[in-house]
Amino acid sequence: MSTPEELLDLAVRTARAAGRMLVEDRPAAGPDVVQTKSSPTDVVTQMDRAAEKLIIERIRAERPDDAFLGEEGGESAGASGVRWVIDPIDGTVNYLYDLPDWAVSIAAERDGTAVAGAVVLPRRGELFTATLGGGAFLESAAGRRRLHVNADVPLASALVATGFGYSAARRAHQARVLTGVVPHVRDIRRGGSACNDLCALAAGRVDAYYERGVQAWDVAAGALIVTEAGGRVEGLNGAPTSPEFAMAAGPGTFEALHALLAPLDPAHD
Ligand code: LIP
Repeated sequence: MSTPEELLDLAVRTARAAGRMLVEDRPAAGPDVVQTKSSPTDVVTQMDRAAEKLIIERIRAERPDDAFLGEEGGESAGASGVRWVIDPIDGTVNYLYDLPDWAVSIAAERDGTAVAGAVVLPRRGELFTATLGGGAFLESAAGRRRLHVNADVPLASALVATGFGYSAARRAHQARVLTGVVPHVRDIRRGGSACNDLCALAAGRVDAYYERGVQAWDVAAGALIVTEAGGRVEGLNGAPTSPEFAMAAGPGTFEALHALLAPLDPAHD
């Protein structure tokens, strides 16, 4: 049976390889959109598909009995108890527009619990990692450092990251919720990559994050990185994170943001 550290090593090597491919092979004129999903702006590029294929092939070559859940359809069962949850490009719209905040996100779950997570931001030269019980870390040109969320930030001083879904009806309600949040916090950031938002929270670059509509592959690695950095990641009223709703923050800030958000009904369209 592999340790979380061994699973993390494979996640890191694979995410780095996919990140390199995504930078080197990105067509100069921009990647082709090959499909749209929930709305005309919810795009899949040829590079999302190529990266997911590379990731699954590489992991399967070393671990043929594992299960997979990938954003671009790569779902398969396994017999080992380990499942890989993969977002080949989180922040696809940033990648499409050549903005730097997109990431390759790979988490390894054992019996349904995330035990290792790697998030690579190739254009920023950053690697975020965590193992269950082993802490969260950022590696970059500046070195390697252990991550700690900001705790007990009063809402009025809190920088809050969020995101929007792709459907017009969902966005209209998300905008209403936002009008209930903005007057009470320092400011809002909409970076375009949920897993980067979570890594930014772990690194103390924002104080909180919330969003309706994120999927398991968007948050599996990032959520482990936040909890290992001392933060809370949950849905409303103690529910687990789900496509209904996800929020994350350090202790103290989490409770205050939850009290602000819950009456705004952020988990419905
Ligand atoms: C996207 C996110 C983004 C969020 C979108 C979407 P994709 O993931 O990370 O921040 O607001 O709803 O889920 O589609 O780029 O992998």
